[in-house]
Amino acid sequence: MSRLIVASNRVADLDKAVQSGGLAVALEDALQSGRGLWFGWDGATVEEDEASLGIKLQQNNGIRTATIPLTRREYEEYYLGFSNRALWPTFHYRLDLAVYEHSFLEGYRRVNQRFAQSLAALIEPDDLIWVHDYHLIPLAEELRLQGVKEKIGFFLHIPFPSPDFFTAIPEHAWLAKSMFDYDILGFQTSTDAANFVRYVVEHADGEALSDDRVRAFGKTVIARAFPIGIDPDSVYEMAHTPEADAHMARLQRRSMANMFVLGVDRLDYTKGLPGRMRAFKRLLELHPELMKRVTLMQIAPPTREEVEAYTDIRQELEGLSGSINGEFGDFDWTPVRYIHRAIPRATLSALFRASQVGLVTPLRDGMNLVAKEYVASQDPENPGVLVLSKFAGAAEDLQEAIIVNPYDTDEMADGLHRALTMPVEERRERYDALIVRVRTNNVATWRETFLAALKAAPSETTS
Ligand code: GDG
Repeated sequence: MSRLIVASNRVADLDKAVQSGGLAVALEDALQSGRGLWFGWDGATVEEDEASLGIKLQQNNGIRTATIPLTRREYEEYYLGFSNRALWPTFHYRLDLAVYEHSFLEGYRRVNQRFAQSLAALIEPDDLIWVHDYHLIPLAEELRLQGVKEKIGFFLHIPFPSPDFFTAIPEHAWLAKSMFDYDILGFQTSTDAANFVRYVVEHADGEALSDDRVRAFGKTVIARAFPIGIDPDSVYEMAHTPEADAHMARLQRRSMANMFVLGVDRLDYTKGLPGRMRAFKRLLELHPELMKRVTLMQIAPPTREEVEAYTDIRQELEGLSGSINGEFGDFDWTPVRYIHRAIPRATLSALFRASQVGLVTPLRDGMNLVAKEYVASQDPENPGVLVLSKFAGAAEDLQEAIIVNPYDTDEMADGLHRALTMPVEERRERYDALIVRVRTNNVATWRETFLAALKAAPSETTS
């Protein structure tokens, strides 16, 4: 049986993995059952001359990990620089925030090279290698240069933009060419896969073949959508424990408002948080009868605080929530509760269940797992309503949500009003349809279909 090797920028802290969710949970089963290995950065930064750049092998919760640190300079150029100041904004259609510096690109290349050198030494014949996300796009190319012949798949967790945006990256042709060293490229949605194919055809003199294959640069790769999901059973269970019941009761006792609109997002400019607050303000202006009856609860844990754009969004949000509370709040009611820190998973689950509306309005999002977690946490007899941006990858699947345009404040306010006043029959109908989709496209399906496709990929795709 072939082993699974997962490569991602960060290797999760596996002691906390089940608590924090995400990729760790998604891959845990596959890594444990397949004698796998998880390779990536350990999260530490060290001095250039430190000898501690060696690889660290560990075993945690039955999973073997191999990690390496980054130097401070690599962290700045590869991680903060090319990954998060160039690729992240570009792939999320924010060219206004993108910074392309030559040194960033060089750092990005060097780290991918160093990752490949460390990883190649650990690969055994017939291993399946699964590379994750935008930090490591050229990893396959570097691994091939190290002589790795095994199958390598790539999954992009964020959107793949339309060619107009992708071509804004100064070295876009190099980046695209490097993607042809994979055997299979996985995208979140069919739109992302189609954007990639369009780039290849229009800008790389390539050709779209049958069965999701694309040919360019003398190589063929499969480009296909594999929508990521969650584990709906464990999400439901976590929202229905005695602890969650106690959280809910406490929340309701302490609050004058009896309805909650919930937002949960890393504090990122892609998540549409200012627009969401403006829509909530518009809701209160248009429907004063909702005053003191509804509260917007926004959980927004900090992230990437060393990138300026993230400090700007933080200030904007603090200003907005403060001004809404100042204008509309009263001694016994705070319209917006804004929490700028991570909260424990169990509390989060209780909040998902306790809120009448899940408000998920990113300006762009690869998938958005919060949307799926919100649906999976609901009580089937009395479910809350999901209000979802049409620019979240999840909207391709979750059509029975109230779909809104996150750039249109009035439409969002109207969507919120519909959600808050929706009769229980309609809420149930929508929930029944949504939960089937969340169950069908779950995380196990995502993992298994990707790995099956990688195993089945014809080996000539690497030739
Ligand atoms: C990237 C793509 C794609 C959030 N706050 C807290 C907390 N969370 C959890 C959520 C959810 C996860 O973090 C966030 O996942 P998302 O999918 O919503 O967004 P990104 O972090 O941007 O993830 C995205 C994803 O990769 C997977 O492919 O869907 O499009 O951008 O699970 O619940 N968890 C806890 N406390 C918090 O305060 N415990």
